[in-house]
Amino acid sequence: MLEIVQRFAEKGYQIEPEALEMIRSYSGAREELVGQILSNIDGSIVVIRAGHISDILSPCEGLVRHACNSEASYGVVAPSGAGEGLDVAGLHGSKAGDFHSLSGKEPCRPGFEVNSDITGNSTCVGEYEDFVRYFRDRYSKIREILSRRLNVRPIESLGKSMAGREVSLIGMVMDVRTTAKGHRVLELEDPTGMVVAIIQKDSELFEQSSYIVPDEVLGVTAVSDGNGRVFVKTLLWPDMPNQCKSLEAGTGFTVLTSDLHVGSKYFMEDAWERFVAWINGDVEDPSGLASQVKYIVIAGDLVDGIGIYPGQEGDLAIKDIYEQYEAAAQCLNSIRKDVEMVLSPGNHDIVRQAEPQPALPMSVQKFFSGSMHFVGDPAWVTLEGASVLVYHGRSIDDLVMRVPGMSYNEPEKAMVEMLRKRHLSPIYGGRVSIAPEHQDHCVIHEPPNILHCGHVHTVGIARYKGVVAINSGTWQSQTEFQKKMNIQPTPAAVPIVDMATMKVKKLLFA
Ligand code: D5M
Ligand code: FE
Ligand code: ZN
Repeated sequence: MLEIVQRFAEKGYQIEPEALEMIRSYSGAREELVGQILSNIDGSIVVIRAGHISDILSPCEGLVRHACNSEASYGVVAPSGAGEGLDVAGLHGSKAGDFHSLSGKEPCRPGFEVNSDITGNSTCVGEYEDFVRYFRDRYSKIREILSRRLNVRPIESLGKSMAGREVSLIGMVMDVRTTAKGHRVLELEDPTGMVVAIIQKDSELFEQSSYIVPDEVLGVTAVSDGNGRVFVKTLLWPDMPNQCKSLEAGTGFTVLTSDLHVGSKYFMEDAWERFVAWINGDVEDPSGLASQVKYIVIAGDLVDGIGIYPGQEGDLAIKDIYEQYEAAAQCLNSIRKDVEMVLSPGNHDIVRQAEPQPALPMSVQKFFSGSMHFVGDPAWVTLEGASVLVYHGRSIDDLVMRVPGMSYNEPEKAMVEMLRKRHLSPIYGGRVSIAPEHQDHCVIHEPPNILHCGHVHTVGIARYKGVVAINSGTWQSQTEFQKKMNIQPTPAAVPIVDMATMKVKKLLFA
């Protein structure tokens, strides 16, 4: 039994004796049951109790998924009751039938599917080896995309005999800097070695090279000096193919939104109510669009959260995180029930900050009714045959800071960079904290039809090589902090996509 206790402890859970006994006396495959419990348990739970296990064993419950952000220490604890004060909300708290399966086996409507996200699949512990594996996975996934267009050699093969020869390489950018003389110098690494790549300041590549960021993977053709340096002749980003995969024409409209920040003093409740009245058909709608809305996708920051930045208490109208989610649930529960909603978290939500983030835990999912699909960040979902990549967009902060020409007013430009780099969050060690999962979930392994981000509170819409890139703005008016930072949000503006044509309209509820 000790190994079972240990399996749970490794994932940060304690287990009560009654629950342990249930596993011990289970007649099926015990190992499988443990795996099932670990992938379905609400990550905010500290102690696994017998009730949690019977919920998992009973086949009628909606599937619950969560990941590895519990902080409990290891051990068997006293039976129920003795652990008062611990968070034991979880599967018990769910209202069976209110939530729809996220397993993809029983989509609520044939048009909807969740294809992948981190929820229940987290593998990371955060040790050094995890980081090595994580970056190897990033490298190999993006290399595969690039090597379709580039016949490359390993960096270790650039010996003296290669002096003066033109070579093609694919490397991860370990460093990018500008020298005192104004040349750009890259350190490129592949699994075999490292090379210094130089882009001279008078080269026609120099301007393009300002888009290079640390930790991205790109291709170069260059002339080798046979001594650990190459002079770059072309730069090749993995990019999107020029023609996107064709799209089956869907029907209806999808509203993309994000950053409600419910609980903040700045949440624009009146504007939200106007939006709900519109979508529910309670007001006149000359556009005729409201009744055609089939989906709402929310890209994070549903609530303002607590302790997200110093002094946040002063900006909060609701100071309890669960009360914030109850209020947020009221905002969404009042929307007509035939609209399907996809909810992905952001940096203000009650999940781990490190990306990828798992879906909201059951302890708050239980407040929501209707067709809610709780997914991770990022998440790939299919709506009406269109693949939608939802990502909160925290990396936009890093891209704006690092890449000339990027700005908070035009978030779509940073999103186009994500598409060109085939990575949602390329820079490691900036604002975004990245969990070293075994796989890099932020690689854009195939072109989506829609890339949907939020976070920066400004609406931006672009079409890039067949991909519609949309930043969906906010429902929070300008905060004091944003005023100081000169960030001008565009609140209560809602992008809405025609699923038949991928045309986008912007509606204003301010
Ligand atoms: O982020 C909302 C917007 O505010 C987004 O554009 C980033 C910006 N922001 C938030 N926190 C900071 C800090 N600490 N420095 C600079 N800019 C910031 P949200 O995720 O809603 O808080
Ligand atoms: Fe936000
Ligand atoms: Zn945010």
